[in-house]
Amino acid sequence: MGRRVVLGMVGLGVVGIAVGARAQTAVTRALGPVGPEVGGLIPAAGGFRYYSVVDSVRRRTPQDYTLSLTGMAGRPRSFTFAELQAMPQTQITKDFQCVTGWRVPGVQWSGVALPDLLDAVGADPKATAVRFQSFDGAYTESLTMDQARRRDVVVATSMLGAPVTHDHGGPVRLFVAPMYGYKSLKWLGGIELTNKVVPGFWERRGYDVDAWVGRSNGRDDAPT
Ligand SMILES: Nc1nc2c(c(=O)[nH]1)N[C@H]1C(S)=C(S)[C@@H](COP(=O)(O)O)O[C@H]1N2
Ligand SMILES: [Mo]
Repeated sequence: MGRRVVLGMVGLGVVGIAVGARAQTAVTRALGPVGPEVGGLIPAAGGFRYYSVVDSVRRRTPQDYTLSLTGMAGRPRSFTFAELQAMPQTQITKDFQCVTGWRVPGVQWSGVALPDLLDAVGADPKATAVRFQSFDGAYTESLTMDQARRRDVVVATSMLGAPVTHDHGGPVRLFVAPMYGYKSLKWLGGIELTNKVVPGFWERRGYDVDAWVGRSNGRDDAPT
């Protein structure tokens, strides 16, 4: 397991986390694919570290990208990249805070506010949760419907004033502004409306399902 992750977990007081062989593999991999630097200890340009829990993710271009909205909706459908860009755009600038301690100040995002997408498919009022799938085939996340209805939760097509790069989870990733980075699922492939919050990849390994910066996981001031 990467030293930084171990220290981060100790700092968080994540006790009772199951550190079986599988979890160890996942954590190591999370720090692996960041380039030549050993274990991702050196920040990538701009202060971000690139995280992935799988070795490699097949690239998708804006041309072959689709986002499926399924589950408890009156009009479930898929959106092409162009269709997402044709919808009203929401811009947000916020610090990006990983639960392991690094923070990138003032990152600019734009894309479609999640509530606008939920409205576009006629979300069933009985749906109480939203589940996100990554097309990396492994990473999942979820939010309660109340959280998903916030206007600072964005299906992002742009980051730092440019298209979201592959390493940052492009062409489309999630940005959940009020929560730790692990909620901001990269390589977004599917959104399912459900009535049950299913803990995501890192949440099954010890992180809080409610990931409010400053209010969960035991530390950090709320970002500006
Ligand atoms: N699909 C996927 N999304 C993910 C992750 C991941 O490993 N896979 N890591 C999460 C974590 S812990 C953080 S801090 C951010 C990091 O975003 P970055 O790789 O663009 O810096 O992505 C989040 N989303
Ligand atoms: Mo993170």
